[in-house]
Amino acid sequence: MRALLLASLLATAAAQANELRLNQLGFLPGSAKWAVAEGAKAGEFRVLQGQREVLRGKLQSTTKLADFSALKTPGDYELQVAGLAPVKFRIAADAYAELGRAALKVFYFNRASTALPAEFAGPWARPAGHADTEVEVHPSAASPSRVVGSKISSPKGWYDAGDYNKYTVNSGITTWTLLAAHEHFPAFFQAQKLAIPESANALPDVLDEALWNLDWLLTMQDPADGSVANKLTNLHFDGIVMPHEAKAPRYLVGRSTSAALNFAAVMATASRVFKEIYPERASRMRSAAESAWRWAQANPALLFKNPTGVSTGEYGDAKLDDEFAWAAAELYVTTGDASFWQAFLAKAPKPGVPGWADVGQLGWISLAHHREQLGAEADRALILQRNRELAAELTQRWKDSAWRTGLRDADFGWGSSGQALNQALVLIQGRRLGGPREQLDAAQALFDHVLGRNALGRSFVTGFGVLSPQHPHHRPSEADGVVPPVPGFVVGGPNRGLDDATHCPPYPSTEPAKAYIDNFCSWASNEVAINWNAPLAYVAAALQVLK
Ligand SMILES: [Ca+2]
Ligand SMILES: [Ca+2]
Repeated sequence: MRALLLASLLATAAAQANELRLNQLGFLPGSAKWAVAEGAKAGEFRVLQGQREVLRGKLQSTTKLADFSALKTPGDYELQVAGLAPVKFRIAADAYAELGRAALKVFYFNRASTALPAEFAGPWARPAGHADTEVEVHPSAASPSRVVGSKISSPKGWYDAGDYNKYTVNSGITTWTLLAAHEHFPAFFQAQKLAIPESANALPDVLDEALWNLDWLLTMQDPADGSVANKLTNLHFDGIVMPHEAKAPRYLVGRSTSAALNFAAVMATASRVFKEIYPERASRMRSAAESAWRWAQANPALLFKNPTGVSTGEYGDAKLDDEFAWAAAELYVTTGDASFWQAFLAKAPKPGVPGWADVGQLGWISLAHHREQLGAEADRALILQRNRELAAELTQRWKDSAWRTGLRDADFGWGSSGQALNQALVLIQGRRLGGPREQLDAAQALFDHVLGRNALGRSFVTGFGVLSPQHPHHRPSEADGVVPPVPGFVVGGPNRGLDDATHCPPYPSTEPAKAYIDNFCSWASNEVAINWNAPLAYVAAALQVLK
């Protein structure tokens, strides 16, 4: 153990933040390629291949931006700016292939109710945790058919984040993002293998992974009335133990309108994705979506608050217009029933970057993707406009930002990496709808931020980049005795809220873009979460497809 610890310390000491900040995985041949030489005294940059100079350019603006997008030939290069340590980088058609796979493999690593054998999990193999076959109905989730203290079986699903609990609301946007990735880029995912137990079957692995959570989600619905429970959790968070060592009793907690609407949206989406593949299962998903929708119509304002005696994540949301709109949009696309278009239009959400509590844009995205199949009542011009105006706004922010990432101080809240990646996802929709190339370049820039073109000169994805998180707030990574953390997790990233500052060692900086510590204690800046990894997988795939 001491030897492992020493090795870890040495590895950490050896890794240094780049002074020249750029995407530490390199670039695709056609990518926009930018680096920041912050603080450089020199006025120009050089790119070398071996001893040969292949490009020279002027550094732009006060932040000293180097734009070497003109370089498109695959190969190994070095970026040089006088006075700063040179940095090697790569241009390759497969520069993001491994990251894209790892970003999805994370969901396998976070599966509940199953062992992870070494064949698939390598050094991060572990015994099964949380069978969740005898989950007690908490008074907050009780109904005539699910009486207090009775037990239900609710296995599978993903652990939400650094903890071992399962939440309907946050798994909603997460599962949708994986399903949308497949809807948008089916050929890419048909070819992608994740080395999971289902890699041998004919189904794309991203869909096998989505099913792991959908199977669990279906059990969260009360079959008697269509209501959906908020979460399946302990009463309190576990200690720092492996899944199989976590023995606290599990409860079905709460019922809420937001849980029912998240469930309706995701099941409606899943039912169309699986329609040809598993017709019976798809039909069951569609019925489940419709009954959850009906329950939400009859119970439109049942908000969730943690009941007394329960302190696990709340995912409370007081604004549900966006959830109604999202569920209506997905039900409309799936069923073609014009009344769902009217229900969507009644809430017509303002365009905005998606997040777990702000899901209206997901509806606009699905409507745009399926616009050719919609009925005559659908306003296609409006659907396109709502997607395009948000992409255009984010493109302008990118143009205006000193670092050319488009991020503003306000974006450095809890989960700033997820915020950046969801901004990229929105920009990608603009490009997919015929927008200019610069929308893809702006998405690339946000991806670059997550992988090293940031004020800390570090990657925020475990296992990727020259300097990456070593101590994420992720219980298995902390408790497994393996030095490297489970790879492929994007951590929350800089968070100017400093929400855990009283609990953790001091943050080296409280500047919004630098308020980060690579310490297990920091749930506010270094936790992992399924809803941040889903857009990482989406964006990695989109950049590879759209090039
Ligand atoms: Ca498969
Ligand atoms: Ca909301």
